Amino acid sequence: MEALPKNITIEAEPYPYTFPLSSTALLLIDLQRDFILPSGFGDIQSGTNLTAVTAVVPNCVRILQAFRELELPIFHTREGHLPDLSDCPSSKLNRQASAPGTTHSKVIGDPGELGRLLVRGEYGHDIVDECRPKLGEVVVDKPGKGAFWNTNLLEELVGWGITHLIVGGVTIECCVTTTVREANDRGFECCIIEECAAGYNDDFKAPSLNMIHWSQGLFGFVSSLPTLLEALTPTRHSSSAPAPSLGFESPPSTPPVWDGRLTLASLRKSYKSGLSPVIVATSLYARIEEYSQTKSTFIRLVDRSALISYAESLQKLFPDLTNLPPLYGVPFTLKDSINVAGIPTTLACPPLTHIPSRSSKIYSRLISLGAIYIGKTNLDQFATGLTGCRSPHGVPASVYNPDYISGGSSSGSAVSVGAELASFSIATDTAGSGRVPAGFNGVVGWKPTKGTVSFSGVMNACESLDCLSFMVTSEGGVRDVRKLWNLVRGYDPDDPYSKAPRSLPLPIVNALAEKKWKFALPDRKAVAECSPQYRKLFYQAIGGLHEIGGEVKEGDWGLFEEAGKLLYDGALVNERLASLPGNEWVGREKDELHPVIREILQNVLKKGVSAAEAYKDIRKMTVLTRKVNTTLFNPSHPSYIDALIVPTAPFHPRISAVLKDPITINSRLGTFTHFGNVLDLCAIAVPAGHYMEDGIKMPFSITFLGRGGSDARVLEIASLFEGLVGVGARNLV
Ligand code: TIU
Repeated sequence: MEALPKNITIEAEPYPYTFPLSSTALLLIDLQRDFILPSGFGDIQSGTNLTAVTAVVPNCVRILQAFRELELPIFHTREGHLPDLSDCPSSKLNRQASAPGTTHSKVIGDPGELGRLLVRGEYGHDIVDECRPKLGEVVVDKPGKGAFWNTNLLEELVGWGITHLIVGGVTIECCVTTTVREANDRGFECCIIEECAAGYNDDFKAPSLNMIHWSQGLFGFVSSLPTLLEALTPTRHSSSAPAPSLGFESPPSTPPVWDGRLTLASLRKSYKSGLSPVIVATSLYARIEEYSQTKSTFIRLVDRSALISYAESLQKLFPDLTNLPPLYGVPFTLKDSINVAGIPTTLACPPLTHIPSRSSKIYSRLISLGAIYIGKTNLDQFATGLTGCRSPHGVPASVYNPDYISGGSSSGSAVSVGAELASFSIATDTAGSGRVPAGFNGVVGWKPTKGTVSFSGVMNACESLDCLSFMVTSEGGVRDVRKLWNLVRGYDPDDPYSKAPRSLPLPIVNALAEKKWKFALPDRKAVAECSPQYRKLFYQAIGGLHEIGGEVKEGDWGLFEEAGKLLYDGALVNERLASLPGNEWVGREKDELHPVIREILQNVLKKGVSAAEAYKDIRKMTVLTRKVNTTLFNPSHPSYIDALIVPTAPFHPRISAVLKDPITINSRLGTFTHFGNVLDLCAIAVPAGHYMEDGIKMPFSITFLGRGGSDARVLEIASLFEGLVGVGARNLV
């Protein structure tokens, strides 16, 4: 298929509308049975003028098909209320029905032929069959006419990196235009497709659309369906003439190809052209069996025959290549602190090993999206450590050089991705466990804001500071990270630290092509802690940031340093004990513990921190978090920054050095990561160059950190950096 240009321009009112393919979504409003079918809410309200709303359905199907074929994000909304109507104000429930001589014979919640009118879960509330959302498309339930009021639509759009919206749906006089006005206020560039939007009063259509584009674009743009569909047809943009038609359907002659790459895009393209997941599973297993570090990377691997029969069953389950779930056939590994029902979770600690009866929510979600589970990866015991040298299952080494540490605690996760044995790994990151090993293995490590992805069914290390992390191949990069995170994130009432929808700061949407952003660095003294190669590469990476809109600002490194110290030097480390079966347990099982972990736990117990000291440290943590959020990460403060940029780790030690000095080196490795969860930040570690050590190429990584809730912004900046240095820092050899 010919590629489409990055930016597409279509004829529109009041002037041509340009949208970047990478940040444009389709937004379909309220294509619900209640608004379209006879006897639905709309039918009752409108006095049976359903002609126009019925006619938009096939048009919306065409636009859906075009977006699905191009794999562009799709958002659907549904208007409706809780069964007890507690979220339905009188302005919706009573006003029209109370009018003298009202025609509103029924109101929201009344029984109708399609179920209770506009009530969630009822037949009439759902979207018409023709436009039914597919797995991976976002469905937003809204209580109001506008789709932004009291919904997570803004968070969802921003999370996916959307700045431009192509809009259709019903009704034009009500929910479509209200939503476009709301979207406009939030910074989105919207274009309504006129054949895809309709209402109950034919006279309203033209004025509704005119008001949108009046005064040179008061709220947005209006264009037509043929114009949009033509612009989304790749051959239109091809310089060569289309292939001549043979006059008959030729059978597919080329076998589906897979180049062996594990990026989400590469696998998807191959699967859509008919590649069997059995082929991927078979060749992946051969890779895993051949890999020199397989034993120390995996604590448990799925059997070869089980993996292949799983791939076969997946293929049978999804025979339609045009309708594959978003992570169909994508192989992944899990850190062995994440539960899979029926399979032991070990935490790299024999006395804590147990067989869970229920899977973690993250595992279940990934499986439902079509991903293929490969196995459980090695970790530093209890996910405590940054070295990868604290496991009874062996010491995984960096995929670059067997003498150097893999980093931890998510050691096996980083190695499994760095060695290209999986497309991604789900790990955890409390003190830097998702970032440091990513850096030491040349992969991307993403630690979103705590509480944005469910931790249910994951064993805790330090509960209030634990966070899931994502590792993806350097080639998959920020694109794969963003896709994975968006597909799995969301509020989970079963996770006590899950962040409720709309509890995070309001994001800013910037649809400008030229991005401007501000960053701060650690002070020179902190960077001086780095090895000479790391120092040099760090300043080299920073040196080019002005080319991608970055402006350096004075930061207050002291705040981050102080927060980092709270993690292990103060009382917070005691929370790790709270995740274990009890203080006596440590004494009882001491011979079964890894010697370094035993020493750490015994030191914590010996120190005997009082409850008062713990509360003081919790207070310090709260105050410091407040301080960074009201100064550095506050857009209206003069010292505002979008991101703090640090080397992911200060140096890359040899395994032999860590074995000799396991605790001090470990703590120094966290110089640039420890404060991340203490201050409730989000962070992404990305490859940022290479250097030679002992004649062998070694990876260097930098981390972008942002305020809790600014995940999309931090991903956007990291993606600009990737654009500058090439994915995997290919251009920085
Ligand atoms: N009442 C009416 O015309 N419409 C709505 O209440 N919702 C939508 O427009 N979707």
